[in-house]
Amino acid sequence: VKKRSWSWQQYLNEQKAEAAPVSLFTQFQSFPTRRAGFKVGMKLEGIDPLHPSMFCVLTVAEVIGCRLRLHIDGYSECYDFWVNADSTEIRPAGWCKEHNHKLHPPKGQDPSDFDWTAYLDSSGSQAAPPSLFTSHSASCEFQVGMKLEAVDKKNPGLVCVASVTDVIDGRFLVHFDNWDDTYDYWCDSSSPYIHPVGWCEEQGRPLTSPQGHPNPENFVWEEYLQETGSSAAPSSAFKPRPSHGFQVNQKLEAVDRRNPMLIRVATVTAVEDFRVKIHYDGWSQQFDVWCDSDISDLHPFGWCQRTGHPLEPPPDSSPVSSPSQG
Ligand code: MLY
Repeated sequence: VKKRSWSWQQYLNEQKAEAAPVSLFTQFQSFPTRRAGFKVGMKLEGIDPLHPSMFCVLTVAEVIGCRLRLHIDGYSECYDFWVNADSTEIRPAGWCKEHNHKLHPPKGQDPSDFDWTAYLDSSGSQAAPPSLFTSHSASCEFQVGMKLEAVDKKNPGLVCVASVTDVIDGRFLVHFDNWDDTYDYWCDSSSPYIHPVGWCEEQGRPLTSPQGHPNPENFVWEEYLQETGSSAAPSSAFKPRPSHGFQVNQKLEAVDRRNPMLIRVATVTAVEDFRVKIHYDGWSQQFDVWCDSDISDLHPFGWCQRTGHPLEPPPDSSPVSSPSQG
């Protein structure tokens, strides 16, 4: 069966719709400046999306355009995940050692004596050359140990006592005191989800105490900072960004949340200051998803074509020309 051609541009015309302007996208959502050089089998280090505090040993399992499917060595394929080749969350082999970060070795290996050279040798594989990684040099005032008030993104109604537990190239890890790392997230100083100590009180909003706090109803920052011997992140460190400019009905290319190897034609169907609601064209509204407007899974019109990635047209859309033509 001949594959029907489908034209994104013609679809926009037919739908009388507009593509979201490229200027609304962040640098890492927009068109990459170079081709991805990663090859299947190359090994690297990167952040486990389910445990954002952990760097793991990874293997490139699949490359499509400039997106990579990464496998966590020694673990089930069900934990594989997709990133863009210019992701901040991947680093060359040896990065952790050089930057004093703990590297989580392949399952079954002793973390204290994991050695890249020996591992590459014994697995007959190669490390991804450092030149393939995009450098993300930036700085921020946040330092490990500083306390802040942060939105729990998994329970967005809660603003909670939190700490900075890692800082890399201007991005930092927000951790919720006395909770496990599954609530952690990486952000930069422009994040709308973080606030200085005292923000909740000033706003007249409840602040969620650390888990197990002896007197959660009467949490006092001064006492807590003293007890924990820590300091508050200075308010000058917070540089909240303005809201995004996306508008309802604008069309874009979006990674399918349920099958992230696919990128679909999509429409913004609702907006909040820092989030957009994404509808996958031609699919039921039940699959619509809210996401932060700056996630690396949203791309402008033309991104797939430019990067050599297939784009899934709306399922029932009619072809440009009849299948017998051409
Ligand atoms: N219902 C959830 C709430 C967890 C909130 C964790 N935050 C504060 C990091 C639970 O009790 O598991």
